[in-house]
Amino acid sequence: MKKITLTLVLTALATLCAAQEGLMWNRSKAVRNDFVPLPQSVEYTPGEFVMCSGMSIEGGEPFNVRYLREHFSRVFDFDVPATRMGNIRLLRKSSLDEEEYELEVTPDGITIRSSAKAGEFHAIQTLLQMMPPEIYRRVSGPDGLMLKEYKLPCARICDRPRFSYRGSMLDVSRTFFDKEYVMRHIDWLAYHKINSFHWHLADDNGWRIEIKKYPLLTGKGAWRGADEVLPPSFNSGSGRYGGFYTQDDIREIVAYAADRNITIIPEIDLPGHSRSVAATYPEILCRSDGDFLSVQGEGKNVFCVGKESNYKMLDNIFKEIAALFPGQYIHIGGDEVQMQHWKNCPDCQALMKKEGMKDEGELLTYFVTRLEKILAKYGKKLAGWDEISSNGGLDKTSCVYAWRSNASAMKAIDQGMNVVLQIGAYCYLDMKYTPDERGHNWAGLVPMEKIYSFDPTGTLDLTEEQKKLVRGPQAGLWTELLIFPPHFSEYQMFPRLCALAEIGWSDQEQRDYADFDRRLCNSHFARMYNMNIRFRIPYPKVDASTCGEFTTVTATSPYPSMVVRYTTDGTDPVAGSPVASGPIITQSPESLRFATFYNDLRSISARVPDSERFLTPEVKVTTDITPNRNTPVSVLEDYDRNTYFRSANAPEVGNWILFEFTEPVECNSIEVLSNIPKTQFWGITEGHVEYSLDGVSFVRAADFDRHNSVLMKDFEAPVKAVKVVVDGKGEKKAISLQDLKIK
Ligand code: TNX
Repeated sequence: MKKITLTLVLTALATLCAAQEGLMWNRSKAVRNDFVPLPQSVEYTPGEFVMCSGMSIEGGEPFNVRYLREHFSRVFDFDVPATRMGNIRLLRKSSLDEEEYELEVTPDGITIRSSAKAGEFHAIQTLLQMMPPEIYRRVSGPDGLMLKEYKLPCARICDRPRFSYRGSMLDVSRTFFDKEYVMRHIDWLAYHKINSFHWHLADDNGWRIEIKKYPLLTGKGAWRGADEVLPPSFNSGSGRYGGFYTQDDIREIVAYAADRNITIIPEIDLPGHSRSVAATYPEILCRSDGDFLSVQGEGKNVFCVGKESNYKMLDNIFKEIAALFPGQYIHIGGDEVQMQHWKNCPDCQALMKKEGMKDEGELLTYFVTRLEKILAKYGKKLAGWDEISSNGGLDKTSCVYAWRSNASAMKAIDQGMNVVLQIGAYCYLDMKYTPDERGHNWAGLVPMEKIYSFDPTGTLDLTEEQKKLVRGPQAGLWTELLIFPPHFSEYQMFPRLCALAEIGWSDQEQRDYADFDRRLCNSHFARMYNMNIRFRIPYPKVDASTCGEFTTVTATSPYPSMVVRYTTDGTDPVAGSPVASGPIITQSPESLRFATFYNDLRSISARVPDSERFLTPEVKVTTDITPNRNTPVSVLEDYDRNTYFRSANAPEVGNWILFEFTEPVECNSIEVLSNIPKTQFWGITEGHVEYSLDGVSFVRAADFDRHNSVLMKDFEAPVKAVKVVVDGKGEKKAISLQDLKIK
């Protein structure tokens, strides 16, 4: 008998809600207090300034004026020229700090006061947030808003940052982002008053900055693939994957960032995380022959600290890097060094003996202090991950980037080192928002509330003197899981970066999550949408209650400005799917899917909790692959979705895993999933699935794609066996497989 699903809504109501979804911005409300980050003080005064043709800009830094005019051109149908006397006045007030500003709107015009270009730029950002969100759309003329006038409420805003350092880190090694993307990224940071861009330019999986003296660093070390010196990794596929920035690109990006008040801190991750260097210049490695893997499973990725030639090479490299970046700091990594290489190396051991060191940890300190001296020669200070301060002994001008824990931050602070806090549990934007979303989870989940709860000085127990050592917070986007799906970097960054921006800028007493969330909903989503950021949309909350054969399901939108759409056939909802504006009564709750929509942005799909039912026919699983410890292939027989098979080594072409059912299974579909459940590691990138009706002859069904799953349907008869076959070496380390999903 056919099962039924009824939707208890009036069609008219559904249409109404759909219409409201497009509601971008409520003009009467949005201008009031919807700033992100929140300024120190905002006081609204009576009246308004009518922005209209004839207004002009007086004073100001040339770039700031150009920037403001360009943004105005996106919303007004008239030009706003720069003149000697204008009603938008950009004035100097020397008593203010560099990033501080005052912004005053009166019926006569707008006055911005600052002591420097930075403060003036921030004031402009605040002003942009008082304008319609279309001011962020990169169009002008007839494609823009073409307003004839706009009424700005009178207000007086006094503002300055809580921390002098407000950072964001982007790993361009694991996933490569081109120059244009990096510039857009910098724009997004600037809109949020972030002033430091930590650019993770070199890691195991790719070297991304041109060094004239060592052309192979990018000639070879920037590329992964079956025929490259670096193997494919993180689903980059067997084709050529990678890229790099020329020195001209770097200069262009540095200047672009400087205009927007952003200092770039380049990072070359040393002495570990250096597979991309070693793949082209193997002479940097120790003379030991052990195959010791780093925590991320990389071998041969550590510089030998006992070879004098390595310091010469690094000196040459940093000479070029120092000339490209005007900022004070260069970041040298220092994290996760596999020290076994040094333990087994005669050169490293000889150095330890000569210097009277007690362990390899001191070799790391030795390496870092040598780099401090090299950088000092080129007028730069050193920055590094918190491991660099594990043994003390560093120059007090160096800066420690704490990432592992509050304790590792304290350890550096106790030595009198200054710190930037990018603590994993709060600041890692590569962590999942929720268990069902894509991402890492080794530092826990990082939902919005978690990052917003971070207080850089409050979460540590600090004296007043020690507080001064905290330069500020930083968000970190590691990119192992970002090669796909498209725009996932934006999903992971936003809106979490908005929270980090507020933590860095606004005082702790101003912290109020509900208010922050309201500001996002009322105005900031619309701003980000116009910035062309594909930010994360939370999925709807789905509740269900069952009575007899019928289940009543309600899906709630996370925000009033977003709508929930649904399907009844198990497919992901699309923009044209009906709106779920009332309870749905169904006999097939397992087939319902819900997603939140904001214009064309959508959330992941949500299901009715506990409604998925799979068949669990008795099955015997065999393979010719050696399993990893604790993950034998027999775990695929229990239909426990938390256990999975993982191989000990890279698979060989032709390797197979065979599922044989005791009795042929009558079913609608069988889904074969690679990867470890809920993380995206060890997927079969090159392989396919076959099925058999008689257990003897097999039919090739489909290939694994990057999502590492294959869905087979429409079987001619009950299925006797399923076989997974490896067609390529893929990423070479291991493969994993989950229990079959049979329906
Ligand atoms: C740890 S944070 C790392 C990175 C990874 C990250 C993944 C740090 C200094 N090292 O190499 O990308 O975890 O979350």
